[in-house]
Amino acid sequence: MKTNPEVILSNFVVPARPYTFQPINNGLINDTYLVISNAKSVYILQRINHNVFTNIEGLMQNIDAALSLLKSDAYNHIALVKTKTDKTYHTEDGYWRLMSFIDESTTYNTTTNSKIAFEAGKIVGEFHKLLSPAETDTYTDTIPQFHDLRLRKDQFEEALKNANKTRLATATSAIQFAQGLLPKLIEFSSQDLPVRVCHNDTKLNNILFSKSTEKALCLIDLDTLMKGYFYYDFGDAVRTIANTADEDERDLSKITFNKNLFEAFVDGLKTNATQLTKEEIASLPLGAVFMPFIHGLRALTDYLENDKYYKTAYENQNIDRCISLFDFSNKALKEESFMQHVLAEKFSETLQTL
Ligand code: GN1
Ligand code: MG
Repeated sequence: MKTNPEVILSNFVVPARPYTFQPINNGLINDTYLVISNAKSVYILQRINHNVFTNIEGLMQNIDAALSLLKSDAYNHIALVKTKTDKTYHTEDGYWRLMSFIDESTTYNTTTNSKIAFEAGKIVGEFHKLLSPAETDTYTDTIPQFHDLRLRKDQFEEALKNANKTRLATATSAIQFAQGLLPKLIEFSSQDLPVRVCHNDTKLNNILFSKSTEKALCLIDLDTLMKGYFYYDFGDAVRTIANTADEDERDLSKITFNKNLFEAFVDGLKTNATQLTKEEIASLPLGAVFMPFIHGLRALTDYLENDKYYKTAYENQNIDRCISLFDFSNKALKEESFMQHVLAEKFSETLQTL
């Protein structure tokens, strides 16, 4: 039986008035409702996927700590609404949290608009600037080794051993592509870089925009907020901004590395740049190859394991995601020197003062 969101909401400190609930089916992991009152969207009510996120207490502490830093004129604050017992989440048929919703805001799965790309860069920069004083050691790894390519490789190889023949056959070329690029990216990801508190899932639709001004307001979906490298957040944004096609686009001719959108994103990032080291800046081009690749590899592994992790809408969605993500990864790899040039140009002042 489905949980009644109204019953769940009654455990939080909210004004007593009628609310309606609109399920949002965008995410692949959590169950989410938009809570509406007087025709206005006021809250986001969310059941956290406990199979994926096992340490709910640590996860909510991360979010609470980060939200206390994520406040500035250039960053819209999101509030966690406490329960009537003064907790950040409610336990009943799973784990629920309630957050304020910024009215008249929207998200984009993809964009062709360079203003949106610029704004996305700005807000990712602001997010990192505001979080740079965070004490990284106090943050829990909500999914340990989330972007650890060695772990993802082991999981992929395990899945290869147990997969059924039909799925293995469908995935042949994707498997070959993965095996070809893995050594290079494993080596890339083995370097030592500064550890920062990162969002770790900065795809475009995790950025909230104002409907009227198209300004980026803040980042949402903070479950994977934990320690990481700057290139994770850079690469995940680039994979959804420089590529104007959907994550599971089947027509590969629609998958492009759009140079203008990339540059606009970097321009936005620069206006708000946190102090990146020379090594961090140097890691960004391959970071934009790495992130679509690791997501593609996870989708491939899940496909070989009969879709046990991601929600899928149709039979072959995971392999479609994988092929499309690998295709973008490959297209980004071809633009490695272009990315290096753009970054050297835009960050030349930073690079000189280091
Ligand atoms: C998952 O549920 P959603 O869309 O926020 C995944 C992300 C991927 C994304 C792919 C915890 O996030 O890493 O980028 O799907 N989150 C987790 O769209 O695995
Ligand atoms: Mg997410």
